[in-house]
Amino acid sequence: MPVEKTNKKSGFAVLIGRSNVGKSTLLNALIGSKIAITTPKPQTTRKPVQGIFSDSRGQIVFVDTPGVFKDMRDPLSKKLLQSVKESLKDIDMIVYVMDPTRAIGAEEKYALSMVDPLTQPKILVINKMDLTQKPALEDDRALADRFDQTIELSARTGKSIHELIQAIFDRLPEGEPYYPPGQLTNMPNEEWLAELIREKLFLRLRQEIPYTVHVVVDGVERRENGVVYIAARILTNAERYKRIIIGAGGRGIKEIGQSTRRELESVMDVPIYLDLNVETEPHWISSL
Ligand SMILES: Nc1nc2c(ncn2[C@@H]2O[C@H](COP(=O)(O)OP(=O)(O)OP(=O)(O)O)[C@@H](O)[C@H]2O)c(=O)[nH]1
Ligand SMILES: [Mg+2]
Repeated sequence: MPVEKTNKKSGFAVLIGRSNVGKSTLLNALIGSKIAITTPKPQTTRKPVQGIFSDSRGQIVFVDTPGVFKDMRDPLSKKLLQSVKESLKDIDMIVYVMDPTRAIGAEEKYALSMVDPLTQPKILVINKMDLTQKPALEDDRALADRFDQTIELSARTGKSIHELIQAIFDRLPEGEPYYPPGQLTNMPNEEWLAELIREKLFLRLRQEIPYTVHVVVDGVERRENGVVYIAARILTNAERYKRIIIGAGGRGIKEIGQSTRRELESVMDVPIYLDLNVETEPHWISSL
């Protein structure tokens, strides 16, 4: 009997755009699971994260990237930009994400100049269509001729997400899947736990402080009583930030710990003990 040809597709699609346009929210909506953390603050994503979508059509490996950020003088922004550039290598498709609530400025132009020279198929996603105020919508739409297709969607409500998936499958090469079909991400569990803590931390901190913190998970252990014990450290540049994170009477760190634990318990369905400490470590950026 002749072997049946399946003609399944597979490949890498990178999500790129400036900070805060909703790339990570879109990744989570596409995969249907919280893989990347999302916050209203810029520079939330610090490392490219893969989210894996598999169905009868094949497999799309989405790569979420840090936002292209305009102020590139500080060491963190430099690192993040470098990792965006790295993510653009060896990919099959570009998904360029825009936020129609914000005007096109120097940052957007810079991000566009990174994707313009690339020869892979490119899809323009105009996100946040659920919002009523979209002052930049017409300017965003005017960029359509630089892309192979434009899709207007909402990562938050999920509207038109499936159109994006189909548009990608239409243009992906045929090939074998890169990951087993059940796998949703390439991120190790400990890294995901650290990310979740960083999300809760970002949500609590004032505008300028998030950029001075990093989270490390040192151990995860299932104890005999069924409790999962997690030891983690928040690293920050300076003593004054450490004090702000800990908060008056330890209230800050306690709330971060509680909100992380609540989310973990609802996802993992086991009791969690989170041992969370804050340390001053001026050189954490170099470990990214
Ligand atoms: N109303 C609305 N808000 C959205 C949508 N998508 C994302 N957001 C919000 O936009 C903010 C930024 O979302 P993220 O997904 O963290 O953005 P990002 O592009 O990954 O940001 P960086 O990682 O900093 O580059 C969050 O407050 C999201 O809730 C959407 O479709 N509609
Ligand atoms: Mg992000």
